[in-house]
Amino acid sequence: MSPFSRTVDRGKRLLGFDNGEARYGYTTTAVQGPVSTSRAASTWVRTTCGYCSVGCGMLIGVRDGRAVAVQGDPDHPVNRGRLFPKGLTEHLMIAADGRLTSPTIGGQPAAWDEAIRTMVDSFKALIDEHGPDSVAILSTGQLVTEEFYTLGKLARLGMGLRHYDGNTTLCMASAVAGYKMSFGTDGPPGCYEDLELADVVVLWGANIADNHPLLAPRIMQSHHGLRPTIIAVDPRVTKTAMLADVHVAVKPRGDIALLNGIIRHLLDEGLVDLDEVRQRANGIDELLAHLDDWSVERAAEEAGVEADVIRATAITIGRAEGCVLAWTMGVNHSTQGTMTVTLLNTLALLTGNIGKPGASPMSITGQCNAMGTRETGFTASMPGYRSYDNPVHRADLARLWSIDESRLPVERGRAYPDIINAVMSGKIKGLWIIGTNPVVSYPNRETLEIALSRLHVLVVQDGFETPTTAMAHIVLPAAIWGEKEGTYTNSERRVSRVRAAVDPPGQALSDSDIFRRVAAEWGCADLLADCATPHDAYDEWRGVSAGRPCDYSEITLDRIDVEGGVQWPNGAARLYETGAYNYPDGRAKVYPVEPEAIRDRQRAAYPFNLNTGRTVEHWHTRTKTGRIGILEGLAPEAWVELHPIDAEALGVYAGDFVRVSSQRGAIGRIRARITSIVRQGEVFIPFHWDERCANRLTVDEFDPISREPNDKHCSVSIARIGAR
Ligand SMILES: Nc1nc2c(c(=O)[nH]1)N[C@H]1C(S)=C(S)[C@@H](COP(=O)(O)OP(=O)(O)OC[C@H]3O[C@@H](n4cnc5c(=O)[nH]c(N)nc54)[C@H](O)[C@@H]3O)O[C@H]1N2
Ligand SMILES: Nc1nc2c(c(=O)[nH]1)N[C@H]1C(S)=C(S)[C@@H](COP(=O)(O)OP(=O)(O)OC[C@H]3O[C@@H](n4cnc5c(=O)[nH]c(N)nc54)[C@H](O)[C@@H]3O)O[C@H]1N2
Ligand SMILES: [Mo]
Repeated sequence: MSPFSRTVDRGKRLLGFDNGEARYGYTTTAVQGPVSTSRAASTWVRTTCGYCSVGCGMLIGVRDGRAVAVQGDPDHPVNRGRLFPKGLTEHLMIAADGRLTSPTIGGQPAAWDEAIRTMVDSFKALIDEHGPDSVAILSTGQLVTEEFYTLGKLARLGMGLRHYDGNTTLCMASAVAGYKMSFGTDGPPGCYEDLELADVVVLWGANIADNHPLLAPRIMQSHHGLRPTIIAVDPRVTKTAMLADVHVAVKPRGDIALLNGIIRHLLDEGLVDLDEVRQRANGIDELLAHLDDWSVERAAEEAGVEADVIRATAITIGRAEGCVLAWTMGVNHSTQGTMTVTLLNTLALLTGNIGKPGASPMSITGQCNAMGTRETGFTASMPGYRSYDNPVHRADLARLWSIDESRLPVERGRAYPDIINAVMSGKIKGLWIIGTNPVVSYPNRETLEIALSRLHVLVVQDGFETPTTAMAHIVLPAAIWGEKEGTYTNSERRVSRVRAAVDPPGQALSDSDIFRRVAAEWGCADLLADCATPHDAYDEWRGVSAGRPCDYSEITLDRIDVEGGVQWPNGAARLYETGAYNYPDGRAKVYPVEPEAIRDRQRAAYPFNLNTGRTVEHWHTRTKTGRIGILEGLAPEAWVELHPIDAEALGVYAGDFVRVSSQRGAIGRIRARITSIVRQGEVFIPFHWDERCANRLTVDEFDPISREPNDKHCSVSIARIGAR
């Protein structure tokens, strides 16, 4: 059993007896650490929430050096004082059980110097023997921007590694790739105010009620008194679908057919100004030719949506003065994620819904600072959205850093799944994992675990004990939210400050301190000389971003303090307001897209499509929320949603336990929820639980362009194993 499961099990208490049998479970106080029972704070520290990318401003209440309370920041432009269940209990997370307090080597506590020396010596030995491609880094969307900037320099220039990616490839990579293809660079064009100003908001594969809860009030309370028409496109009747005016219950992966049908109908109804669009975008003729093969009826058949609903949706979008097309993982998590994103962008371009108030294609980001790593990092592009293969960008960056241009990498390294494949085949032998828990979050867990077990050196840097730290040779304890300084950038490109309220536990250090120690031991401390503090790193980054699409140069920390959060570039609410895009000719690009069948599709042996996702009470792999009694009490165990007709055929009653199997693995025992939230033939499992891990079932297939996994579609079978 991993140390992680032990920690959680310790939280179980004897709750009572049923027919003489002891009943164990969680009580609301069981799994939290030693927190103060009083919430009376003596000081309040202003910061930004560390869960999702909505980026809510909040205040941490501190007393006697401990975080005792939180409050929504009434002055913050994003949430205006509101918070939701995870945010409201975030202070409990800091002092929860299971924090890492000392570095370890081979499971034994070690001094920092020794841990860092062992790590650096081991990586250098691999590089000496097998070359720099034998070591890789997987990072996260949950550090502060200053740390991403520092880590990028350290990884690519200091350590000379080519393969550096992060969990953001499991998340926003399709949006990034789709934006680049449509507009020439990454960057979400709109802002939250557009949700209030729009006539129509389409939430496409985005369950904001559970996952970005504080966007819901932004949509429901429109500036002009009328709330927009809300359309939810999702195979499930999510809470978001329930609050929407229209729920379009698309078939899994029916989105491309649906979008083709909507665009076809807009063209047929004369709702697209083709002359105008031709001036702004390339590829229109290819798109029109492709749509000759698409009728609304064909779209209806392939999307599993009635033709009338497609027509009505098209007309609603086409006649809106402003429409926001917002999407999340129902779109990105697919082998066709990138191309689906381009089609959403195309729909926005064709209907003029970009670059003006109340209108935008809008990827809602996932993690608190996934944006920061996109802008400053060295993963999909060089810092400041600079391309590896653009000579001007290269020269510019080399000059800014006073380095020889030859030190800059010439291409992007392996993406996350390609790093894992190379670990599997033995090409990558050393891996440094920072702030992510792949054992629970990566698709096809068994293969992943085999890959990680083949590593010669696995270093894991985290704030908590996790199933991934349990596999590591060297564990580095990190300070987390509430314990360090920096900035996060949210889904609407708004930069907000993150502040330390309390000290990290034991010997834990901030990630930036750890990066500087690694740099010193590696012999490249000079690279980070001007990033000695988070503030210094931020100032250097501001200079490096100057003149780029993600320009932070005028977003000083003082300005953030005054305005409560400032959007890049330099305070602009929206991108593309002039109609000029980031391709050299200033035009955007549209693409014809043809849907492909789901590869691991339903068949006799595996008759159900498995959809996986989230619930409001938990955060990802529950390293944080699984230790907070209030949240555990609300959602104590995993479940599988099963349609009543399927349940009847299987003889499964509400609350029964079932076994769920795919070609790759099984969850031996999981509770069934019989509900028509899912369509017949489809099941849904939240992926938060290590113990009932949905990723034992999921398929390790990836989008060919973005390399994002296909987390929402694979086939499974269900068998009843016992009554509740
Ligand atoms: N409470 C909570 N909030 C979170 C997180 C969390 O773990 N917990 N994580 C954060 C992160 S990193 C992210 S990325 C976001 C994710 O936020 P969301 O994308 O909203 O989350 P998911 O539940 O993964 O998936 C969204 C929806 O996609 C639907 N879907 C599945 N297949 C399809 C399809 O083929 N087409 C369409 N149109 N829809 C489909 C699912 O039914 C699901 O309702 O949430 C962020 N916020
Ligand atoms: N089946 C299925 N799988 C999925 C998804 C799905 O919808 N379905 N969603 C995918 C998506 S969108 C995402 S984003 C991923 C998320 O997957 P993960 O990144 O694996 O999830 P987290 O639990 O957020 O892991 C983050 C880790 O970082 C640690 N941490 C937090 N703050 C800090 C810090 O400041 N420093 C350091 N060093 N560590 C820190 C936490 O303790 C935690 O262990 O999961 C993906 N996996
Ligand atoms: Mo995510």
